[in-house]
Amino acid sequence: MRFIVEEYILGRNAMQNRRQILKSGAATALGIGAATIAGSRFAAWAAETVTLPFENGERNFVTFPGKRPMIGLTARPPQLETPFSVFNDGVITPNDAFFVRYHLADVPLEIDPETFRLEIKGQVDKPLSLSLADLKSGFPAVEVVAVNQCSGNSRGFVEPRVAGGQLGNGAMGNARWRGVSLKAVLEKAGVKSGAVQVSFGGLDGPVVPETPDFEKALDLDHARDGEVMLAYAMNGVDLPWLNGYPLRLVVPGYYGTYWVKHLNAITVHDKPFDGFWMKSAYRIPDNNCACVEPGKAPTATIPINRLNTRSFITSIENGARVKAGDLALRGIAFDGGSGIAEVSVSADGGKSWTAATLGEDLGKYSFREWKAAIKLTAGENALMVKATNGKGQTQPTQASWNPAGYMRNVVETTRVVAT
Ligand SMILES: Nc1nc2c(c(=O)[nH]1)N[C@H]1C(S)=C(S)[C@@H](COP(=O)(O)O)O[C@H]1N2
Ligand SMILES: [Mo]
Repeated sequence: MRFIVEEYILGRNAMQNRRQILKSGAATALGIGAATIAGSRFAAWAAETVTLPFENGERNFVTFPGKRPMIGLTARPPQLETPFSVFNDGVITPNDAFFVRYHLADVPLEIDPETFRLEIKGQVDKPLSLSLADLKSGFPAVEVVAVNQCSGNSRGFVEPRVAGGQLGNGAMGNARWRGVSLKAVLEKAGVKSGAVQVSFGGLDGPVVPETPDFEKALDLDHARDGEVMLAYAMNGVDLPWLNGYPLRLVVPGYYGTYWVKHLNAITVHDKPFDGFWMKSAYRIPDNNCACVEPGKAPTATIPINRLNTRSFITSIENGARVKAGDLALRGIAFDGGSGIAEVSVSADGGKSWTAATLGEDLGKYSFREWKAAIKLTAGENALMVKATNGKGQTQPTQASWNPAGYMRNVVETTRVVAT
């Protein structure tokens, strides 16, 4: 697919208040299996709105290439949240509903899959420059179902409020990723002894040179664990443009920040990589709860890493009005890779808990469906769900706090009124 956005105009958001259009014309790269969206027009900001349940939670539904109407946070760079009801449709998040997060406004608007190359360089015996065809034919294909969740998912709920994208619960998604293992590619290049880290860069860039380019790093052992993947497909088709076409890093169990999109450069280092996005951004307090007292600064920090345990009710929304009596509840749970061992629900604000039944196991990095039968009494019912992973790690009943609003995983309460 060759994709050209001719105009890429800012959308209406909290600061902007004019009509915007993202007009896209696309040309196919000389035919082969290419999707044509030539001449399509994309109204970036639709009339529909949604109000996320926190202060200043009003958002517009927006439409971007390859996406159904999504909850818009910013247009430049594109930041789109998945409407929460999507998570009730199934445990795999459809490509056209998968959230989008970019840091830098200069997102690639044209990529030719024929000339695209992935460079492997730095502390290697043999630097490589691989085409997509090289990757697909030169290495065995591997697959994993894994959750990609932004560190700041649910930040809008954090109290006291913190700076950063005020996200609801839609900056997460679960997909079947297909690609090649990073381990195999590094083996082919030959990692030199003394190497300690591997960094990853993509085709997007800053609009002003003072902004540090987006580059992330993993320890060498992690990079070579056989699970970290260079993915070219998502849910059986090429990666959507805005989710990193034509190649992205997939780091199962780790926060989305490491899942570098439009991946075109892999560098092996003989000292820890100290770029801005590792050294200064995406860091959490270095303690068990990754938390500090609200308002306090952490004394020591480490790079954010594994997802903590979370669960959500998806079948009923906060504020819903339902009939008193039996209610079938359903939702999802996930963690950073030991798998979900147990989910329980409460219909009385956490006083009593009932075990939920787990759905099909798509692997330890996937969303896990759960179902439970509860009884609602007339009046307000405070519904809660709590998951425990394979290591016994569960969710706190009191939200913990950190300055960046990362890793929220408190047991959430869904209030419904039964009559
Ligand atoms: N090239 C590039 N890759 C990136 C980012 C980015 O800004 N540029 N953001 C990261 C962050 S913070 C997240 S949460 C995920 C989001 O992935 P998605 O947009 O496919 O949902 O992409 C990651 N990969
Ligand atoms: Mo993120």
